[in-house]
This record gives sequence, structure tokens and C-alpha cells, in this order.
Amino acid sequence: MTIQRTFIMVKPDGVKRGLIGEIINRFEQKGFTLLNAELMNVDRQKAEYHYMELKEKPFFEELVDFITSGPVFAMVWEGESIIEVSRIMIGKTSPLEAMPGTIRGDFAFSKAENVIHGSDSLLSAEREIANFFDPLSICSARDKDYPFDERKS
Ligand code: IDP
Repeated sequence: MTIQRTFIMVKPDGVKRGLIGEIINRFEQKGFTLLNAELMNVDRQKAEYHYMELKEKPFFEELVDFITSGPVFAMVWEGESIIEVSRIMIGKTSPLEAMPGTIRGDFAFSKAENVIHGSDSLLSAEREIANFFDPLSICSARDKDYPFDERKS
């Protein structure tokens, strides 16, 4: 058992297109546990820190412009091997490569504006969660009464 936490974000295009509910549904149906969520505007400093590994890429400024262009829906999810599994659920970056059945395969049609972000490693997940959420605001899936079913550990 490798219970992990990850940072998932519905990007501004996904929020504008009304995909928040669809995305929450997919993660809940997979058996993952939502630990925190907030609709928020992202300032440039937060966006640049979030994408720090891409700082040298030619599309970095365009990416920061996009992420700060409207509200995002930021979430913390927990579950078994969730970092790897959520990346599979999300699908490849490019819409030409994202398979049908994945979130990007079903909804994205642009490489830049591709609906959703998910952390790609444990280290990134920790950094990204801390960038968006106060640690004290994150629920614990091991709290006595949450979640309210057999997934409770
Ligand atoms: P990922 O989101 O699938 O992990 P990354 O390579 O980490 O992909 O890129 C982060 C984000 O940067 C992508 O989701 C996409 O929004 C944007 N991006 C990636 N490649 C390009 C590109 O070639 N042009 C414009 N935006 C891009």
C-alpha cells in the first residue's frame, strides 16, 4: 500500500467550460479521497513557482499568462498510488496523444490549454500543495469520521 497525496488543478479553460463536477466525479468514482478544494485566482508569483521546472521553456510566459487568466479549481486528493494513477486518468499533455477515456483525451483540444494539471512526482506534489494550501486547512483521510465509508483506514 502506497497512500499518497497529490495536487490536482482544473485550469482556467476547464473551469470556464464547466468541467469541475465531471473531474471531481472521476476522482471520487476511482475511490480517491478529496482533502481540500478551492476556486481561486492565481497570481503570477504563485503560477511561476508552480511551473518553476519549465522556466526555460519558450512557452513559459504564455503558460503563466494562461494560468493567471481566470479562476482555477485547486484540489488535494489522497489515495493508493494516486500520483501515477491520476497521471493516467489525466492523459498525455498533447491532445493528439491523449487517449479517449482520459480527461484530456475526452475534453482537451489544445496542448497549452489542456483542462487539468496533476503532480508528476511526490516531491512536486508536496511543493505544489504547499504553494496553494495552508497545511492546517487540509483534512486528513485518517480522521475518525472521514471518509464515511470502507475506504477509511
Ligand atoms: P503536463 O501538464 O502533462 O505534466 P508539462 O510538460 O509538465 O505537462 O507542461 C506543463 C503545462 O505546460 C502543460 O500541461 C501545458 O499547459 C503547458 N505546455 C506544455 N507544452 C507546451 C507547449 O509546447 N506549448 C504551450 N504550452 C505547453
